[in-house]
Amino acid sequence: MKLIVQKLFWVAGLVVALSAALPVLASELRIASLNGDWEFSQAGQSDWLPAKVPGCVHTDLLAAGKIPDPFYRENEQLVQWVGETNWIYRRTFDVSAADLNHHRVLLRCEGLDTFATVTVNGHELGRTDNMFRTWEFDVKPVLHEGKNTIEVSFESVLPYMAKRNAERPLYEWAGSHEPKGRAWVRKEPCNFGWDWGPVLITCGIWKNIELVMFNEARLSDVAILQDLSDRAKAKLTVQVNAETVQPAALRAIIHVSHSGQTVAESAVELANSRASTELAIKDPQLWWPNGMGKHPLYTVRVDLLGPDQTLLDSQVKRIGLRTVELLPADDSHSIRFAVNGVPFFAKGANWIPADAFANRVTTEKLRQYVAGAASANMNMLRFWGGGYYEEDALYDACDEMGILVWADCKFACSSYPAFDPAFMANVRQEIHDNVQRLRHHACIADWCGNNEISLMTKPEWSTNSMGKADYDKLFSGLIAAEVKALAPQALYVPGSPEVGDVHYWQVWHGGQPFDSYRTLNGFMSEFGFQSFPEPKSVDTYTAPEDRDSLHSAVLDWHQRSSGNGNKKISDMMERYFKPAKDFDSSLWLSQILQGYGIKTGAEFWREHMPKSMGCIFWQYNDCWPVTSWSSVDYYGRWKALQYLAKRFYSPVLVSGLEDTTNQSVDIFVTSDLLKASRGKLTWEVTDPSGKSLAKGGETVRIGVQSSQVAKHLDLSGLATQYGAKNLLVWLKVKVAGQPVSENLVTLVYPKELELANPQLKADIKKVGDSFRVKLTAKFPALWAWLTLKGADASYSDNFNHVRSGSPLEIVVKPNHPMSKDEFANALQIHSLYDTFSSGR
Ligand code: BMA
Repeated sequence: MKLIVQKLFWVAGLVVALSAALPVLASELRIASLNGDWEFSQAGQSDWLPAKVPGCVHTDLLAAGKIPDPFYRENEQLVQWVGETNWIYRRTFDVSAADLNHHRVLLRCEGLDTFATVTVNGHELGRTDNMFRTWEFDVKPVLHEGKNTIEVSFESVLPYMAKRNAERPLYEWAGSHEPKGRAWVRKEPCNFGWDWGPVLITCGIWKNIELVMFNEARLSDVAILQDLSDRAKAKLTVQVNAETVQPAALRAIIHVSHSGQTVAESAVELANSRASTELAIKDPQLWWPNGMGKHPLYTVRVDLLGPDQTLLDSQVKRIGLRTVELLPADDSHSIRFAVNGVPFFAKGANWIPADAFANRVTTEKLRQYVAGAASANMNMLRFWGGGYYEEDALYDACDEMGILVWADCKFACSSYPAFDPAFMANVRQEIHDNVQRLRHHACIADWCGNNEISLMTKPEWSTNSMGKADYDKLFSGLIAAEVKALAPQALYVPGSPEVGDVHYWQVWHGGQPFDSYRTLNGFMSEFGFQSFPEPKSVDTYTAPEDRDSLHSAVLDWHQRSSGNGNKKISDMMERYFKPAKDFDSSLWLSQILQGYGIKTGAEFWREHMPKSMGCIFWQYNDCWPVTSWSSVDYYGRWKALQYLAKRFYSPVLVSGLEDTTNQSVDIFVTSDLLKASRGKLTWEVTDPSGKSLAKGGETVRIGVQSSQVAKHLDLSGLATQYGAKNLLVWLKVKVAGQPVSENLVTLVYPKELELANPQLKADIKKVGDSFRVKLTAKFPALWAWLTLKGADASYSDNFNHVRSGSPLEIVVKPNHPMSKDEFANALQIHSLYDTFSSGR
């Protein structure tokens, strides 16, 4: 293949005049990508198949038709041999005389998964043992003009894990079908299975691979520090390090722009290959999390110039100007984050890898997830510690949309061999590579050493593997020090839950009712309840005979939680809801149940701010089609929970805390807004047919970032007269005449409500590519939702209640263009009533 190279020289004179809009010119450093078409073979065999790089062996085998879709039914079992096998990848590439003229030619591998031997033209360049690191090899001595060959061979990690674990078993939380000893290998932990993920042990060149060619020097490090103590003028300190091939006079030009305008510039000579310079930005526009303000980003470009003003190298980073603090808990507050000095309630969910095969995750998909989080009023995602260090594109999207990231390092639910110096050195470099790559992102709230290792039982730590001293050595010592050295202004916490945050699992893993969420306060960084994906998603991995019951073998296979997860769901459905009438209704009902449960917790913690200052539910997404705690399924389809989250995370929330003993409801008005306002609270009690039994309203003061009981409703009289199960309490808050939050409270579980057939009707209007659907109900429709037969769509709202006389408008944007007739024919309207009754 012909190398794609560009070479443009910087005209010396241009540099001197630091003009307002510096054009971005290509530097002397040349990158020749080796991504694209490769071939691969099983080690020891001679048939080569086409491969794609970046990629992985499973997706290459799938494309070649050599393995069945591992996500379908129980096929995952049929492909276990892939992870047990050694694989070889190879390709040829052309190198020109000009390429070889460079002082230095490196082979740069941004990610090799995991035990790889890299050979060019028959010369072994090196061996790798960490999928999270970037590897560079000096390749110049072995290259020649013309055709060259690269080969990367991957050895299965399983024998190594087994061997090391036999010598010294590392205590871990793992499913019985999962291979033991994953903590010995620096590879995505959930690759070996998790309680929501398949065992698919990948290998391959999973990130970019390229030749990097340069002359005198290149930029090896650009670090940007901020001083925002003077709000009229932000100070940036830009530290530049160069890697030099030979001593040379080097200069760096730093250029900061915002919305296309230059806002600061500086030039500095490097001494001993390094320099530091300060720049001032007047009237800095601060970056704020979603809901608190805008998320302006500044572009910092660093150009490295050689002796004759040649542009040697360039790096561009986008930053946001903000401070982040984590304030300690006290008698009246849980721990809480503060951005730009303003503490706030963190609302969000936990992020896991978006695909079991990382190479399939597109930037577009990542952006959709982040947009989905922002539109559901979230301001924080926790990138959980059992996956991989996520792509730049995901951090970019979070920067742009104001989603703060709690960034776990990739250690989870295992003890790790901190007693092994080689392991520690490997980890040090991994943290270095990833913190250096990501540290400039405005969205990073904190770095966190690990997930849940501190919860693992201490006796087993010390007898089997990792003692507290080793734990501290790794998470409070090595990783903390590395983060501090690279990102001195960043927050670091050794683990979650460990800094006053709470993982509360008594409902799912402990079988407690949802009410038990209301027994505690804190910064809730994990709690969750599972649901099934919707029928369309279940169809993708099942055959018709698998859809007879929630407990079929295939549905059990796509359920990985310990203790029969599907039964936990159906037991909980029975506790709260009337039995579902058929399979599809059970799937949907499980989603309503999940949303109902998580809402119970989320609203309680918001109501009790500042005793609770965070609600990050488990979990946001999925890595394959599965029954899990996610609010958005593998295909990006929103479950009921995600729609409910949009409402229970709304900036102003009206909610009710019922007291079923005294038959009363405390109506809370909670606000995350930074400005106080006045609103009109209305409440109305109806019976299940919508008949009004009592109502009232009053003006309420909506405080700044606070919650208050706006009204205590004594319903004992109505309960005696009509029966508690016949009371629906409808709440609404309007600000400036517009409803900002609505809610429904009952004194009984939904199964006890005698709902009538709501007789939902839709009035459809086509507006551009979208349709406005106005839903009206004759009788109250609980959790009404729309679907489109045979089509996906985005819905502005779903799983919301429709009151008689109070239509609900939902904007539906189908994923492909539709005429009004097609839309009307495809539209399906459902509500809770349809899950248990066939009555129309
Ligand atoms: C928490 C997480 C995950 C797990 C989830 C559900 O412990 O950190 O490890 O998937 O609970 O059990």
